[in-house]
Amino acid sequence: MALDTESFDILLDTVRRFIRERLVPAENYVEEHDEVPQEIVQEMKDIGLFGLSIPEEYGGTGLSMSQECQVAFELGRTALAFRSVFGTNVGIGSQGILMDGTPEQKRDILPRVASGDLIMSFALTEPDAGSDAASLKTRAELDGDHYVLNGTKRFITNAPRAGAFTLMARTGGPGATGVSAFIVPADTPGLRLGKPDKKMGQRGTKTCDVILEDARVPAANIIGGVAGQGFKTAMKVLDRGRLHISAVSCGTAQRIIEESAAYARERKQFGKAIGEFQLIQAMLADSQAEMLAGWALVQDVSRRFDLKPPHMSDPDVSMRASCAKLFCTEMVGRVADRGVQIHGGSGYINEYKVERFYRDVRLLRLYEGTTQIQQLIIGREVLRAG
Ligand code: COS
Repeated sequence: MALDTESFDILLDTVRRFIRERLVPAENYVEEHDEVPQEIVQEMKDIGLFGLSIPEEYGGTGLSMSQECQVAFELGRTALAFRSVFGTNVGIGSQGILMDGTPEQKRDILPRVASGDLIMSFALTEPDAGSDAASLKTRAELDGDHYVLNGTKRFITNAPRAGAFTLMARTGGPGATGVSAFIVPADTPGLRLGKPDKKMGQRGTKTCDVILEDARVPAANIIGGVAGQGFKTAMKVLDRGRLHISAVSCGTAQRIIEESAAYARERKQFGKAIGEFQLIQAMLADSQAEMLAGWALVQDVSRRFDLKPPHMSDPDVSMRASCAKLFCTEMVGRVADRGVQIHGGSGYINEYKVERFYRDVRLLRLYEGTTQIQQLIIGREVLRAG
């Protein structure tokens, strides 16, 4: 699956213009009001951002992973809250259905996901199951032709906007094989949302708990119709999501480099622009080299991703996606830190964009698997394959 080159070039130009002309000027509004304006959400729908990764047969744009990463790079160049509005539709919220769903589930859900009429969110994490995802406790008990769900899901991105969740719950015994993935409509009686999380950064991104108290969901809502496959579905979805986040990290790193270079050209100390000092140049040079190394890795892994069937997992590609997540999210953390350093005292002041990016990028090393989980996945595969 890929969009033809000419159409893709037009899309990429449109996205770049949209970011430059609409999103960057709205960054201050998002920071101050902790929300993305509705007219911008509508424009995102009009451009087709909600359906980037959904095949054309379901009304999406049908980008390949390589193409999606190029768009994700561009989206990384502005406040990350914008991407999060449709990020779960493009990635973790919808891809489980696309990879493992029944034909009926795909026909029912994906066209609405692609148009943005339905926001899908991904609910795996729980108060006591973060990195150890296979230990999740939310229970799904069969009762006739329904499952009854009880438990709490935590830090669920886009939960307040979601019309439905891809939600992992335990239908069987302990461990990964007892987990199933459900499509849970947000208006299911017994499902309610917790209070909004107050976060360090990414203002405008919405997260909260999803609480299930005797929430009845048709048994037909198990993704793929077979219980016990949900952990694998979640892992495949996360492999893909980790690559997407890596591309976003590279885009944000590039934006921070550009903000820092602009400041270094303007700011004068000791009688000249600070950019003329080699210690400032060294920080810019390290950041630029690391960003380009990360981006080269993302491009390589996304090409490999496109060579395998999208619903199949390949341990070597998963390992490489973890390498990209590990390297790129840590890299953008270093780039943001240098960005603040180049800005000096101004880098600590909210008015300057670099202070926001510094806080925003901190999350990238945590969600969709911490740096330490990526190390664990890489280490295990290196030992297995060698
Ligand atoms: N693709 C497909 N299947 C996968 C897979 C992948 N990437 N990774 C694991 N699996 C399969 C395994 O092959 C295994 O199946 P079999 O028993 O048939 O062999 C099953 O899933 C269990 O895998 P494993 O034994 O590796 O599970 P662990 O409990 O050891 O956990 C980690 C593995 C740590 C990798 C997993 O729990 C993880 O990714 N944790 C982080 C979760 C996360 O990213 N959370 C973020 C929240 S979402 S924003």
